[in-house]
Amino acid sequence: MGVAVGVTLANPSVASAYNPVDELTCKYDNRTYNACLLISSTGDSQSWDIHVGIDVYMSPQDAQRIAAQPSSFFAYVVASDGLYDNTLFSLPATLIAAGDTGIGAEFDRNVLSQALNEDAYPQNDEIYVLIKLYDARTGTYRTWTTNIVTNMF
Ligand SMILES: [Ca+2]
Ligand SMILES: [Ca+2]
Repeated sequence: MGVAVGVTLANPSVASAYNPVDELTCKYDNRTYNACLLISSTGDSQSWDIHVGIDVYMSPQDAQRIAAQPSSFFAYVVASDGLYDNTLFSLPATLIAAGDTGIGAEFDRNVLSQALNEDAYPQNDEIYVLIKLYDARTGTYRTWTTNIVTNMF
């Protein structure tokens, strides 16, 4: 069985400084991880669906042991401001799965536009997600960030 986060494996887009809403943007090193962020409009223009998928490559044994831990993955939506980035809110994990090539996780949350409006009008808002993986065997965290999505929320 492969890692269940299929969305992160589909032809990742090239990272750019300006990543729009309604497009999946992926950050990866072709070796240890692939982290993708999608902020999509819901149609009512008042709220947004935030979706994050990450694959972390490791042995199947390590992946199974970490997946068996009660809580291993955490994700936080962060406002990018250059010098000091603010954590806005957390995202619940909707899927954690071990596979042959590592461990995958997905996070999903629907939020109102105002939750993402981190710079006052008429400034654009820059949003990314910080993902943490806790390994209880060593008591250590690994962290990754997604690319930044820019929009006027
Ligand atoms: Ca900002
Ligand atoms: Ca704004």
